[in-house]
Amino acid sequence: TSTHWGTYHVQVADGRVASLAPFAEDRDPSPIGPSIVDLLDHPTRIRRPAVRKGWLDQGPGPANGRRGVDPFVEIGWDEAEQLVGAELDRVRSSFGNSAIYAGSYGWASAGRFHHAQSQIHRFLNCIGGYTASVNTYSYAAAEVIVPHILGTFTGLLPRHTCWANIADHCELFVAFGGLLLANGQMGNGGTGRHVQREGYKAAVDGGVKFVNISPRRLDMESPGDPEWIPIRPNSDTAMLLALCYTLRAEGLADESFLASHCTGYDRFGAYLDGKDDGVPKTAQWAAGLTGIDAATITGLAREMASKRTMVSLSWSLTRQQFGEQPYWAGIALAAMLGQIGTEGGGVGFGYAIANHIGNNVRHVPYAALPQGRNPVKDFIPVARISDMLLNPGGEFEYNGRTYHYPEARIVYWAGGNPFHHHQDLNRLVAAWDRPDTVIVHDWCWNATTRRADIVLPCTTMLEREDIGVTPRDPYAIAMSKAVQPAGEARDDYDILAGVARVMGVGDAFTEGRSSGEWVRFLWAESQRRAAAVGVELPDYDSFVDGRYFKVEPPETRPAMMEAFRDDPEANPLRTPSGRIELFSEVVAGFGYADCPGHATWNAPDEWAGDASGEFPLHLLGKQPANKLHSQLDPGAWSKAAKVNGREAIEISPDDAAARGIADGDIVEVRNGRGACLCGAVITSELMPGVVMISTGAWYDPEGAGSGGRCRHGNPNVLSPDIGTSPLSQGPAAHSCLVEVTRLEGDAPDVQAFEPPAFAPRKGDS
Ligand SMILES: Nc1nc2c(c(=O)[nH]1)N[C@H]1C(S)=C(S)[C@@H](COP(=O)(O)OP(=O)(O)OC[C@H]3O[C@@H](n4cnc5c(=O)[nH]c(N)nc54)[C@H](O)[C@@H]3O)O[C@H]1N2
Ligand SMILES: Nc1nc2c(c(=O)[nH]1)N[C@H]1C(S)=C(S)[C@@H](COP(=O)(O)OP(=O)(O)OC[C@H]3O[C@@H](n4cnc5c(=O)[nH]c(N)nc54)[C@H](O)[C@@H]3O)O[C@H]1N2
Ligand SMILES: [Mo]
Repeated sequence: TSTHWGTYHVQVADGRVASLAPFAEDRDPSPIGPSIVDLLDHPTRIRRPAVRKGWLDQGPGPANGRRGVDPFVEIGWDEAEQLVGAELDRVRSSFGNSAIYAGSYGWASAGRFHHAQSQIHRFLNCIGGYTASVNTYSYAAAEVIVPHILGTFTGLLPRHTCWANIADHCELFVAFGGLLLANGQMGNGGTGRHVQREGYKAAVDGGVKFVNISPRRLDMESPGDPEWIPIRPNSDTAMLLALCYTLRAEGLADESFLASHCTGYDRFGAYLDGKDDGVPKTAQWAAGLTGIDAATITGLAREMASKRTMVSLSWSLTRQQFGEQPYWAGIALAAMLGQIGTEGGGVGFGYAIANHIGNNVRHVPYAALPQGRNPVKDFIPVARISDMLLNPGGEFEYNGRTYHYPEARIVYWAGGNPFHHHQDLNRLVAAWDRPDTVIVHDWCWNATTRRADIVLPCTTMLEREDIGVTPRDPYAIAMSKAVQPAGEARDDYDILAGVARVMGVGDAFTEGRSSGEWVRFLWAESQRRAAAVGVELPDYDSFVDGRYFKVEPPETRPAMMEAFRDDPEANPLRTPSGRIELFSEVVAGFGYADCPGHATWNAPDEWAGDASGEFPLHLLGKQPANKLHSQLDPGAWSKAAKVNGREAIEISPDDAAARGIADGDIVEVRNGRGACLCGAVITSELMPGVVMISTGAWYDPEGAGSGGRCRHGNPNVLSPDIGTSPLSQGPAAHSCLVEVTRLEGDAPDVQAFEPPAFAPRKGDS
């Protein structure tokens, strides 16, 4: 089978999955996969369709605090299809389709056909559309700002200078936000063979010097024995601007590249010099903001100018207030070094963060499930969900325009977990109360399904047939159905086909195909498309017999933006000037105070640079090493890393000592938005003043309603629900202050992995 975290051979005995063994082609398999074995049949598995009792008794309407509190009533599929169909019909006919919010953000499962978001969006388009979301939680700020600077962002991700090219040509690899190999376990859409560790190792062996600029030493692992420059979180822009300033002041900027390939250096240079604000962006200036001494900054600038240098920017830099700016400043730095488009040099976004960045892959344009057309024009930036629910009709800014939030009556989710991914969960709890009806498909009783009105149990990837293909990975994996679905679980496709039939659009949704026929159809379509790019895929039966098919990598290994570098006139960027925009008239024209026409330093509202108040520690909520987001959290691998049953919080020895905290203590982490319990892990690998909680512990609040302390250690009870800026409105999870105290007395038990209460139907006994 294929998963985001790797490919596995599935061993079945007596009709049950016995174990998952690593794929023979994968030399660095992820230990995450086998955790699913115990969960297929776990108490957290959803076995039958279920409806919140209050909703069943009283019908749709705001929940008055009852979502996540009322017991569920289990029902049959026929009734479930009728309820969902009737409710969708009521809302679309009374309020229009924009009242159905189905951004449905999330990482669902790998598998081309059974991709939950593709399914739900196709279905809703058959009934007149839905309010969508735009951009991601991963890097929304980059998705919006980088196209203004380089013409595209997502278009560059698959075209990154590959690791082999870096090994051969790069001399200095400076990684802002580190190079976290634990994150490279993932590749969205599927991972055949893990390449990040071997790529990094080959670069180390090739003599590349690595520098880790991050609050956490472990953000870059051995074997590189990298130099660690601890940096105060959220201050990278200041550091990058000071590096730019130093190059400029010392005559080290590549004036000819700036003249031939860039526009706006004069305006940006004036800002660096302090012409606009009276503040030259010197190393001394940045030292006060970053906690890095000025000599280190100037020394690094000189070293960068003297070597073939890759400026690597982690996606985490975008998930903070003003997260647009480190990307603009980082691109400006690489442009001033004159190395964009060179072999092994320039700028990179997200090395080691996902398996596909820097993997040299021939991109096969595999067919996907056709989505149809969504006639609804309303949308939200994905992380503005609470704002939308709390403020229907309200105005918001986005990328230079003013829009209005639609009034969402139905929230429909398949393949995501907003009570994992969203910031300020107490605010989301309050917002979640507002819609008339919440419908969720998932396979487990997690924090989101528990807070739904209608819960529809879906299959896992081990319970259905699919093709594991993505243009980002060279391995096409035949995903066979290993076991029968648990309970009455159905494929998302069959769930939606049932509702479509009830609503009279069955044929439009299915086009008369069963799921097996769709899988074969998508494969045949993919064969045709692959042939057009010179890749011959086997026919479906041979593919399944062979279990996988490897698309050989291209012969060449181009550097990112090489063609533009070679000839900017013939290969212009898709920016207004065709060049790298160090000053953007377009962005300047939007008039956003915190996002003017060039990379700019803004002090965040909440950060370690100003932590003298009640909450003096800067909390980072990074990706979990031992799972994908919230997925498989009840499994053995994730549980093994918990401390006293809670998510770990890393804290420096100084900060722990000042609070009387010992290793392994249960601590309370608190700020004005909420609180959670974690297990302390004291480590000198983290800079003082910073604490770190991985995301993914299933949200487990004490008591009903908003404000309950999370017993399990979910950092999103603490993180702020603000947009990065009016430009992109991305999530800003990494801008967060907290205080940590030792918990006195008994700690409450974690209840996140207990299924919700069930009740008989009214009148039944
Ligand atoms: N504090 C903080 N918060 C963060 C982040 C951070 O750095 N800090 N990172 C953010 C980022 S980058 C991201 S991408 C998000 C991730 O957030 P999500 O993608 O929402 O998190 P997942 O836990 O992967 O949720 C996927 C859900 O889909 C379900 N699922 C799996 N397969 C299927 C299927 O076939 N059908 C259906 N219907 N459901 C299925 C899973 O059981 C799970 O509940 O989190 C964000 N949240
Ligand atoms: N194992 C595993 N891998 C994953 C995921 C997962 O859930 N589990 N999720 C995947 C997803 S959806 C995404 S989007 C990527 C995200 O990958 P990243 O964007 O790399 O995400 P994080 O793990 O949040 O952050 C990486 C490091 O950035 C550092 N950091 C945080 N803030 C700052 C800052 O202001 N300055 C500097 N210099 N450093 C900072 C932190 O020390 C943190 O350890 O990971 C992917 N990979
Ligand atoms: Mo992400």
